[in-house]
Amino acid sequence: MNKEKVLVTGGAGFIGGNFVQHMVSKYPEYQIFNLDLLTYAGDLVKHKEIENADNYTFVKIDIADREAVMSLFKAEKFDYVVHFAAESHVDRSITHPEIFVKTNVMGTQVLLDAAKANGIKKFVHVSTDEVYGELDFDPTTFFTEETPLQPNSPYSASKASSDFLVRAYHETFGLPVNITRCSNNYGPYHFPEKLIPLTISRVLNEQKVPVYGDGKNIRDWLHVKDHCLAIDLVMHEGINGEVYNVGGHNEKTNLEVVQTIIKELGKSEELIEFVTDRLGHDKRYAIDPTKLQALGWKPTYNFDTGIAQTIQWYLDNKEWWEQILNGEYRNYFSDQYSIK
Ligand code: NAD
Ligand code: TDX
Repeated sequence: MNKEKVLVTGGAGFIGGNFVQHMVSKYPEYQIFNLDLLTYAGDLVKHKEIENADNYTFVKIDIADREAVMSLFKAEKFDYVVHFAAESHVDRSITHPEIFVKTNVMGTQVLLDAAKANGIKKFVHVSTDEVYGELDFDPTTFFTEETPLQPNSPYSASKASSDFLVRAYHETFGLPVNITRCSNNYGPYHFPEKLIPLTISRVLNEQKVPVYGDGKNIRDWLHVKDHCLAIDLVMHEGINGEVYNVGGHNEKTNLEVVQTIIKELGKSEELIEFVTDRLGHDKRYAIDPTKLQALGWKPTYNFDTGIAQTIQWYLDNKEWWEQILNGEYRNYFSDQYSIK
């Protein structure tokens, strides 16, 4: 019998990479295709253990390259598309918004056209809670699937635009789609430009940790493996056309997150340096995941054990993040931050 084919875009990045590993080991009956351009945020070192698996195939393609994407879809006739590929860092979208429009908006449209032309069972578009904008500090308010989209950064505006295109391809052409909107992820293979891995790597190197503004902005943290379980569920059980919020009620201020990591590593809070705030810095994100829970999802990690395991993972996998810190990332850091 022919295997069903699952195309995962952005499978060399953080969340897509964890998802590819989850799918390759859980579903030998599927052929998992990892399509990735291998930008600064993608690498294949993380897939050493699966690279020779019978049910794993890697293809290097830009999702915005219409000809290449169309010919891949025509050749492979995918059953499922799970779309992670994106420019994902808010700070980079503030300095270089163009690539966010090209990849996140135009790239998504190319994939939708390819899926429409070739017939698929499901297109899962992995989006973010940032499309809803920001909440104030009232702890009883949450983003639901009905919250209006009010993106504040070029990154979230590009993700919201792609969400609208996905919705439109469902409404106009009947494409079977789901959109997931997840809160901040953390866990293995998180790129060290983002708050948690940046803090772990800098604290381990006894370097100052830049905290934007007063550190009181709140994020709702979810372990990446719980996000992967949610996407697996939505891919198989999600009702066509529906949006699902993903989050585990783990709200923390940025300062609390940084202090937790410093404490776990037995270092001094003198490493904290308050720096100029991010432009348009969203105050608070918090997800109401009731709709996804009704589909049968619940998170398996709480933040305390999840962050301890993540810190241990970074201690055990220094080679992976050190080769990133020693490459092009050095220039990014010195352009982005005033501290050394
Ligand atoms: P990431 O930056 O770690 O990985 C992105 C991957 O996409 C990389 O492997 C990169 O090489 C690839 N890519 C970029 N441009 C491409 C292109 N033009 N063609 C093909 N591949 C390309 O991102 P992540 O944190 O793993 O996020 C994955 C998805 O999840 C994104 O769509 C993001 O918006 C969404 N999301 C992320 C979070 C989070 O906390 N990180 C939360 C909610 C949603
Ligand atoms: O150096 C820093 N100092 C700091 O205080 C960095 C990089 C971040 N921060 C703050 C800004 C945010 O309030 O920490 C918080 C988290 O920042 P990021 O790790 O950059 O994540 P965020 O901007 O919240 O966006 C993330 O979650 C939603 C992902 O990068 C997005 O891809 C996802 O959609």
